[in-house]
Amino acid sequence: MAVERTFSMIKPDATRRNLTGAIIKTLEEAGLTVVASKRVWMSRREAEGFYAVHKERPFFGELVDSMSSGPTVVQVLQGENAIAKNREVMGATNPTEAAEGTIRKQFALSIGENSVHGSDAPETAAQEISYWFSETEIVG
Ligand code: RTP
Ligand code: MG
Repeated sequence: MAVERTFSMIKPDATRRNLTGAIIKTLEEAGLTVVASKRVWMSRREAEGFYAVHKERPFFGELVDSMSSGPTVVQVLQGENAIAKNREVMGATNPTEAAEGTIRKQFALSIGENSVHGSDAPETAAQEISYWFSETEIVG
């Protein structure tokens, strides 16, 4: 297994409820290391750009509203198999389908306000990391 990096976000529904620490604890306990982190209040334009792949989807407006409604913690996670491991610890998109112990099972409010984001493949991880971070901000 290779050491990988993935992009992760703690979404506004979670920062608003002071769940940043609890979510990072769950990620760290799964063997992921936070190698870059910052708190941002993204603009609508930044949210639209980040989620451009979803722009034709019916939930796009709601997603942009929610992601620009408060602070988000954007971070880079590193570890063995980090992309798949992060997706596993996040749980299913819809919290009613998320497995016991996953972040979304524990904390998500709904399919839209589901507390975390994680890249789904190496290409999207690289693209999403570079959307928010320069190489010098990542300290492995
Ligand atoms: P993510 O990209 O955020 O890690 O989550 P994901 O792969 O599990 O979900 P994806 O299908 O990529 O959707 C991106 C985000 O859009 C919101 N969403 N809302 N109302 C809805 O039906 C709906 N479907 C998706 C969620 O916030 C989801 O994480
Ligand atoms: Mg996705």
